[in-house]
Amino acid sequence: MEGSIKVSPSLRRLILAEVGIPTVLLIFGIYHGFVQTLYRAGIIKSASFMGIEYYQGLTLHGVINAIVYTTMFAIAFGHALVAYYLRKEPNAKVAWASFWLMTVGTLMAAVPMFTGKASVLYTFYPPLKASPLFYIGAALLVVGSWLGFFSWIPRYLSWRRENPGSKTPMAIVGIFTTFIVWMIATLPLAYEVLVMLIPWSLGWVNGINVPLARALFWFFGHPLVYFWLLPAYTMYYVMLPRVAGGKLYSDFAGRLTFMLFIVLSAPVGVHHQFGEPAISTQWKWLHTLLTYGVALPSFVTAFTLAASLEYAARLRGGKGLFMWWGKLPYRSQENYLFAYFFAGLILFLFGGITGILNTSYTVNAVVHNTSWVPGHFHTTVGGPVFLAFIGMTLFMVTKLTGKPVAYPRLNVWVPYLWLLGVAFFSSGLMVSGLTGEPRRTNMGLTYTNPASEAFNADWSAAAGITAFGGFIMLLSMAAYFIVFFATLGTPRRAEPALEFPTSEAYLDEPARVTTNFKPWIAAAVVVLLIAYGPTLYDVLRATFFSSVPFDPGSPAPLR
Ligand code: HEM
Ligand SMILES: [Cu+2]
Repeated sequence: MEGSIKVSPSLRRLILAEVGIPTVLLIFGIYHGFVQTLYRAGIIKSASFMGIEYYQGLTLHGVINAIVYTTMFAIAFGHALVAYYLRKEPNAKVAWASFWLMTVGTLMAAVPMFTGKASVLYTFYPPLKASPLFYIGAALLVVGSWLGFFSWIPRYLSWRRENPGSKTPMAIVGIFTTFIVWMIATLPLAYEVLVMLIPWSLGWVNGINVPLARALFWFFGHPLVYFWLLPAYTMYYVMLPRVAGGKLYSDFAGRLTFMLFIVLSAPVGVHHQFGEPAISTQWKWLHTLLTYGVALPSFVTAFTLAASLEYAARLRGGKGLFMWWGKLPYRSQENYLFAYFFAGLILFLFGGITGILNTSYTVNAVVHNTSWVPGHFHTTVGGPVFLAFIGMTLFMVTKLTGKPVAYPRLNVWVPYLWLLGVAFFSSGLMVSGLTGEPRRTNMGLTYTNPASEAFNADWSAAAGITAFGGFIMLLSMAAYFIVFFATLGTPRRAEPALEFPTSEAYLDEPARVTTNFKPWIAAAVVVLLIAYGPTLYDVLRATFFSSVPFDPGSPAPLR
């Protein structure tokens, strides 16, 4: 797959809107992340800042960064991959309907969030209750993303008919895997939102089954992290070896990795519920085991990418057992995607290792609901995922507008500055998380406020390091926004077109068992029935009463 292709004006506008709107929202998302570090470090010692209450800001941060930005980006990226690698544009009507549903849904959810009527965090556990607009908006965002996926399926099927016997392009395997995982994950979420939360928040029913809602949320919540990760993996397998100047070490490793994610990404969610009584121990044990299983495709990825990078470095004259590392294009301005991918990979080394640690039943009991957890996930979703997405957003915008990157030298520093910031930020959170520093807590009112009875001097230094890291992350994003918006303001230099750097395979094995998605989807259903059938049975058996609504600001239930 070489060369650039022309894109219809409609698709071009669609993709630009789907990366532009969430990038603008990201300004708020990043701001609220930074403010969170100020509360944590006790630099802000009040219940709210600039008119936004603590939990309201935390909700805005989680929802914008982790739900809205990621979902819209994945759809935009998928549209571009389908158009480029299948040489067929997605069905325009369906794709635009998807855009409008996602946009209207986001705006609907934004109104209660900004007016303080949906401070339920991005996990929206009942009995925390939000305005119905929040849940309906979230549902529209999800349904909109389904439509985006549906706009590709007929194109893929007709490509298959026209190209019998050829391997599906790896990028298509990657993005389809992303959305197969998403479809599996969002079905229990749809049940929770449509059948439980919306009627409850509208006042049609009085109470809600909290353990069931949580079990359904985590059925969605863990595969959600692979929904974030898989577009980044797609870039790693398809583009990283090429921008490094080499080849993908093994084509089969990539295909197998994606297929394994289809089977293994969903039946693990109970690992977020080790502390909950309604689920019996043996199912927690089974989910633990399966969670270790899902580390497998990530190890395959780590080794394959390392081999691909070594190959590229040796082609560039790298020598010795280790010294070849010096030869990669770390600061290449034309090839800036390398810097974004590479900095993300370094963070993922820590994200992956801490993720495996979390899986351990005993370690989990220590770190559960401590600041260790956000420390961990800012090295995953805030690491390889986010860097790959913002790098690719900029890349697609330059291609689709025909405008060059405005400040190329500043641009290559963005990912390294981010890497440095997250290193401080996450270390601060993780180290003191091990001694019990809580997550999701306004520490400026309590633990880091010398005027409070709850003041705990042990956590002050770590919270300060966290805020320092957050400040560097903020600087990195300020640089990114300058590059991004200045690029939009630059005069056009080339015709709008679409092009992705695409790796050849060093070992181009036959596709074998990875040719067809269907057996993997069937296997996923079987494993899910085994892992979640008994879990949900347990939850239903153990929960007799439903809970009434609750407001974190008041000790008594609302009704
Ligand atoms: C300047 C950059 C950022 C800073 C300073 C920052 C900081 C923080 C802080 C301090 C918390 C609260 C931790 C707690 O008390 O539990 C948090 C939570 C969170 N962050 Fe970030 N963050 C940043 C970027 C991101 C990005 C890029 C993402 C994802 C794409 C992200 C996703 C999340 C999520 C999902 C939560 C959890 C919210 C919740 O507990 O409901 N953050 N962040
Ligand atoms: Cu999980």
